[in-house]
Amino acid sequence: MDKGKSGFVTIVGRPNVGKSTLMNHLIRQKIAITANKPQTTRDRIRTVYTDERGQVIFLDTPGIHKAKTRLGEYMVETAVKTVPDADVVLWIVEPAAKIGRGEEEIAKLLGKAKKPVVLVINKIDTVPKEEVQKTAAAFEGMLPFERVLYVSALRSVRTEDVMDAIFELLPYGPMYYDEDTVTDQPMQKIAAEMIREKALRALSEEVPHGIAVVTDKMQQRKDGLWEIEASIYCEKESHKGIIIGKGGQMLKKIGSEARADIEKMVEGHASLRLFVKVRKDWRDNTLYLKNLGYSDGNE
Ligand SMILES: Nc1nc2c(ncn2[C@@H]2O[C@H](COP(=O)(O)OP(=O)(O)OP(=O)(O)O)[C@@H](O)[C@H]2O)c(=O)[nH]1
Ligand SMILES: [Mg+2]
Repeated sequence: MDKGKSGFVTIVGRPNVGKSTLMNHLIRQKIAITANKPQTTRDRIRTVYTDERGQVIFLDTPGIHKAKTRLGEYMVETAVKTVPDADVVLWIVEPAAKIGRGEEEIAKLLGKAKKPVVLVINKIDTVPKEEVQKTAAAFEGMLPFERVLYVSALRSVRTEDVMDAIFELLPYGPMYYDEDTVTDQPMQKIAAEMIREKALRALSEEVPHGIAVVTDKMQQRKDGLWEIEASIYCEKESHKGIIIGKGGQMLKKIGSEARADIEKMVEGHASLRLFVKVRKDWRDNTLYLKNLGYSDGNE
């Protein structure tokens, strides 16, 4: 690929706007977890997409928000740090977004970085057209965007426009990864995230926000079966009871749903054992954060 294009595309925005859904859609594989709850993504997730036009390295990032915990601070910092290295920035917004402090902060960050920015108005399936146009007009006053695109990541509406814009804006450059690479995330990490996704989706109120998952063991037996053990960490004893559920029903549900996803990933059978542990207020404890994988230097 002598004349291919290549580069880094960072995906930023407020929480829950559909950043991870869009990235998964663009790379045509589910790598980042998604949920209808803010602050689902906690780390930078790097994925790779290659076609005849070249290679795109996507960075999905945590939603930029007003952090209330040390974990929140780490997440926002992680997102902000991806911008200086980007060749193109995708700023994802809701179709009926009001411009508030959060949006102004993001515009300031991107404006200062002087990067080509594509405004992607997502979830256009949820509001009338006029509303989307109003939103576009309001945002267009904030930054000089290279493109303003309207998409529905969930329903695959006009998402190809995003890929086309990216390839138009990227410079010519080398392939950084071989063409089969989809992500540099280790399998253990993806498995832990799949478990966290099922927990996020099944639980409510403050419980899901205080959950972290670590894969303790993941190995394939001689007969092909993947043996996996993982720990679900929560912040309070009372949360532990909720996660386990009556007669263990909740934990069973989380486990069987996660196992189905993991089996797809490993393309084989898996056994999954889950343990629930309490790490009191871990989201504000530097040492716990580090042990659970939320610290600098961790990918
Ligand atoms: N109706 C509709 N829902 C969408 C669309 N895109 C994403 N969603 C939903 O929006 C919710 C949030 O999606 P995510 O992809 O997790 O959002 P995110 O921006 O990555 O969120 P954080 O990681 O928390 O910052 C999920 O329930 C998605 O299914 C869309 O185009 N239309
Ligand atoms: Mg996300």
